[in-house]
Amino acid sequence: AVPGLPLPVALYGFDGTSGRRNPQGADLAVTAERAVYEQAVDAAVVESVPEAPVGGIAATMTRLHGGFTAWNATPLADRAAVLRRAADALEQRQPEFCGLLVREAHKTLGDCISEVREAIDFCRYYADQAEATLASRALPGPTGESNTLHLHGRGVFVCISPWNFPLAIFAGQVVAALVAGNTVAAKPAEQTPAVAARFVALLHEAGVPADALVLQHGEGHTVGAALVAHPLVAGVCFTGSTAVAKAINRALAAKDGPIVPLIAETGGINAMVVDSTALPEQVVDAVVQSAFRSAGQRCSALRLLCVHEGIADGVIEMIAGALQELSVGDPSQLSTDVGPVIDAEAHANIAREVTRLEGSARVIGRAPVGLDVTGHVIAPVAFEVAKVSDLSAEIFGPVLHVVRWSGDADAVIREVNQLGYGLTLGLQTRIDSRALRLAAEARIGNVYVNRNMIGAVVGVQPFGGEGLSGTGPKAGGPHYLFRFCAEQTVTINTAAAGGNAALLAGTS
Ligand code: UN1
Repeated sequence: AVPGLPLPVALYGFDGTSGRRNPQGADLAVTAERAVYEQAVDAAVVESVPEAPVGGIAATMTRLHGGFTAWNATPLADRAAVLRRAADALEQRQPEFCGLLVREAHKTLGDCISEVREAIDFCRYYADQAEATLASRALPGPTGESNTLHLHGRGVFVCISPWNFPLAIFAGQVVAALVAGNTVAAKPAEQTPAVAARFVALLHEAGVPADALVLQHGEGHTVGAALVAHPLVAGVCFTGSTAVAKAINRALAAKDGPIVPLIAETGGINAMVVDSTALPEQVVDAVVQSAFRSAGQRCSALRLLCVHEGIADGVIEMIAGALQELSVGDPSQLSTDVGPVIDAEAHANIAREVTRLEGSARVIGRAPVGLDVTGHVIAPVAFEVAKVSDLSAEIFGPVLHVVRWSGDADAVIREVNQLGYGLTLGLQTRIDSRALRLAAEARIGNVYVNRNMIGAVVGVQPFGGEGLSGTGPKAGGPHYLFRFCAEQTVTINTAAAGGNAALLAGTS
């Protein structure tokens, strides 16, 4: 009864190419571990986390400022070892953290398994990168002079993270800032403080001093704003909306005192461009994963499928069929493909946009909904729109826009560039030279050819965009840690009369 193809078991595994390192839900389904994870979901308790009183923020910042000198002076190898111990502890406790994530963030168990793996990967990757790239090193210079480059922490970093990856993004920001030598005020999203609090406790157990890391739970416009505004802030790392990133940037610029850097990773209106040579089955598999997994609540998610007129009818029919095959509903089941959105407010916003689209666009297909435990499930849906400008920029949910094109693929890329976001792009073509040319023309941080466009793996696909999508550098990439560092070069005149030998001995 299903038109189009029966959906193939994901060509690339559950989540991007991460099957190599991430035990995927699909694999777990047939192992004994499955029961361990399902029991952990049943057993999970979401503790309430006290809010940080705004009146106490000054004292917290002073404490973190005081803790900076000792933590920054802790040898790099020791700071990296703390991250590795944290990774090992998190690995031991994977089912527990997965259970808590399912219960607090209502993400599907499969997504939570991938997310805990990603947090472990961030700890190990930044530990390795810190040791490989942050050590002091001699620079070439003229005879009679020694030059050394030192990298160290900047001071107190404020890390503000989103609810859609309440462990992985929270952990990635915090451990990057810490391993570079900073102390950290960590503000999780107000919807997901419990998993953040448990990870902070794990970091303290792994050896992060109490005055090097403090959790600051509370609302963005109160606690977050007060943290950013504090005079002792040396840097801010933010993942969330473009609008909030701009507001943080303005607040930092308006302060007296030092110039404070912002590392921002924000939203995307991400497109996949499919030409007439693409393989439809592969396109549809990539589309379904990219648009609907995590209920579309990823900044990397596919919003706009641009499909060549020559194969559009077939692809659209297959998308309608594939939607019928999605398992939508209860996030605690490993077999569930798509769970609820985060909360009632998100549900209402998305539902309003879906209703608006129903009035102006053609519904291609909609997935049937099973058990809706929280009442916040949005049925994954695909709409055909006439032109790119018809898409709804407001949607952070399982809603796909499809537009047909003919003529010039380069013109489609120019139109996508015009949107101003630059996070992820999918290209589907069997002409290699075209894929490379379009990727080069795109002002976009992560380009995926002939596969899905979510699930960037730490160290494999460094993740982050440009333009309205953020400042860079890319998380999980080789340049990320540098932005958390201050740099110092020390130049010594070794030809000077007197005892520079002692000075030099101190620089090696
Ligand atoms: C986000 O949704 O805020 O590649 C970013 C991915 C993830 C996206 C995380 N790294 O799908």
